[in-house]
Amino acid sequence: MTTTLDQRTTDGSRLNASLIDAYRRDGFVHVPGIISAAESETYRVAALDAAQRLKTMEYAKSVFDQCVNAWTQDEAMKELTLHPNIAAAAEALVGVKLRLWHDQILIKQPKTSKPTEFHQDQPYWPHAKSTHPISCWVALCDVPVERGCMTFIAGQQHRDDLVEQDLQSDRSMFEVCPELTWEKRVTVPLRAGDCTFHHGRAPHMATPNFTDDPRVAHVIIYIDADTVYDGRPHVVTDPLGLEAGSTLDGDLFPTAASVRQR
Ligand SMILES: O=C(O)CCC(=O)C(=O)O
Repeated sequence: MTTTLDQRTTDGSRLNASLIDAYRRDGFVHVPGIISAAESETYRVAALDAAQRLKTMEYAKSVFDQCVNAWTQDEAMKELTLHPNIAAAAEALVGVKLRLWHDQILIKQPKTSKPTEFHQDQPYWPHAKSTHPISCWVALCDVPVERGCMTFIAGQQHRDDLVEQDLQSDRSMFEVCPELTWEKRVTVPLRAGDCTFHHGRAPHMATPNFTDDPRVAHVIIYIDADTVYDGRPHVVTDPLGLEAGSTLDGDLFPTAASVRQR
């Protein structure tokens, strides 16, 4: 087995077993070379272009430019979001069947961006029955600490009692959960083409971008294949008119198995 997946594969068993153990223990893992350096450069250019053309979210503008479901609006971003390496690795890490929730281009502008403060992802999502949500955060440029890389608190992905936290407040998560103040933090600089995977309940933040270049990341989020909509508002589900209790299926939420077979 190999550590990197920098050739296209649909076979998650190529992921080193120690990476799978680390993900299940810590709630996050660094996977070098999930895509090749050449692919990351193509998608870096495509992501910057898409973020200029597509609608970006107003929320957290000073933290990052966020473009949700780019894959439904841009062919190049679709190729990356539906990359078989990512679907295969995500399912190998969690060990259950998954489907896509959404993607997002996240650009931290040079010099001006603030940290993305500590939070968990799952409290933002209108999901029931999703116990293995997993995000793949792909670096589309080199992301050293000073360009806005991710930092995690390990082994806290079991915490399902936390409420939505404010990405722009450095106290928000720690007020809800003061004991996390004393846990070790792991900061993970990435080379272009590397990724981290993190559990939707793993506490994490990203550092500010102090460099002269934009920090370009693309995040692909998978959830349990049998996740149901719980009725809360969300930018992805609002236009769909779903009843609470509906399963999230159909073309907008393809299964990881179907992505691997593309
Ligand atoms: O890239 C960032 O600034 C934060 C990303 C993040 O919080 C996430 O992918 O869940």
